[in-house]
Amino acid sequence: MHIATTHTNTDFDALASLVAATFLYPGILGILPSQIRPNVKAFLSLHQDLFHIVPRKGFDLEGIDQLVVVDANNWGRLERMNELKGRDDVEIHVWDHHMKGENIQAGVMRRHELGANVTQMVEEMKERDCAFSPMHATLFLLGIYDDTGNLSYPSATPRDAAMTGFLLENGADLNVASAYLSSSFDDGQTDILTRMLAKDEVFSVSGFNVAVSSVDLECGSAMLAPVVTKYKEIKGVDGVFGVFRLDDQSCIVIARGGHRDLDVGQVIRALGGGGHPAAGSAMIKSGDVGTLYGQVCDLVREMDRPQVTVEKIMSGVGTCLSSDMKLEQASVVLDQERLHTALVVDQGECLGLLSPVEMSKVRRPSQFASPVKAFMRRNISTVAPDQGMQEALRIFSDTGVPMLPVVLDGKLVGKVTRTDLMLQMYDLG
Ligand SMILES: [Mn+2]
Repeated sequence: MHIATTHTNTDFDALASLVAATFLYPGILGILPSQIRPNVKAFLSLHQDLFHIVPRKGFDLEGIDQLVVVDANNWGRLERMNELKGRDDVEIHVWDHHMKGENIQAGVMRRHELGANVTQMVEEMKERDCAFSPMHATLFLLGIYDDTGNLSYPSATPRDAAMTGFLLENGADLNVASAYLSSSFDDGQTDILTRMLAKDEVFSVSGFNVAVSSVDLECGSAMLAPVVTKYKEIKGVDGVFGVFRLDDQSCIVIARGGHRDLDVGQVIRALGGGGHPAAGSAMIKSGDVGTLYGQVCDLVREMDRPQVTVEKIMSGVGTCLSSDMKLEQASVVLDQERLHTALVVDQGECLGLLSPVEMSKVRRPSQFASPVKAFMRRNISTVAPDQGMQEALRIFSDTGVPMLPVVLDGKLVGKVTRTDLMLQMYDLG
């Protein structure tokens, strides 16, 4: 007898992978763990008759000669499958996208770094021309969306996006999908979110805003992650840490980030947990939320400055104008150098800038005889070479300046342009 199974605390990627296995291994029976996520449970309550799966509870493993494990590669994440471990009469296949933590010896191992595991299974179904209904397509799409935050997490890959397109072509219904993805909170979650918002601190970490909050209440760990995500959304910050007491002997810290230059995982790793730069969590063997909260705040304060400083991305001073130069001459210089904007500098000191905005204020030809200082924009913001790129980005978006002078000890040492920032953000620098 052939069976497939997936990890406990089953999410949509796990369920979708399990159902995909029933297409890729004809005749196989899917074994569903007892503990499944609430939104997956809601989906199954309507759709379960479509799938060839049965609950783990009450299922006897006798006579099993093939086990297909999907969206997991560790015996500890499966529900009571240990008796199949190390049996040489059982053929094991693994399909997974977790690149660490494996302890299942598999005859066939299909492991790819993807946003969602179901992506590679749908690729295989496409390859083999498997027929499936729009309801199945919707479930597979939910799997991809759930694990990639609707393709927005940095872990999402072009392959996840390509299979999303393929599933939409094959009838996946976004209205149905969004009904199951929109995290409708239960009362317990709403209560925790309210408490988080009522008592928290926001730290400025090298240009990023990071909020830390704690809730000293016995919380169920399964429902906390979406609360932390929602908390980050409401606070509108770059990173958040939630510190929760699970019971008298344990706490959990959950982090959410998202910006490539803010590694929230750094704090989580210091606490002994596992984390990507964008998300992570750590279990702590102590029920003392207060002490842990202080520890997290200290670690957040200590978070490294970004590796990317203004000095790394700035351009040279280049062509500048002097304040006494006539506008006529200034516009010749701009034309010759093919510049729209230039800084105005006297004896190394940056006094302002001249951009098309200022030039557009020249109404009469006689005004071209005026000096640059009569038209230049004054009091523009500056940055120092050792400030983070984030700070430069923030000034650009707050002030709308076209160019940012980099100043050290009162002297102009370079400039940051939008192009410099873009090249850095897209890794083209
Ligand atoms: Mn997954």
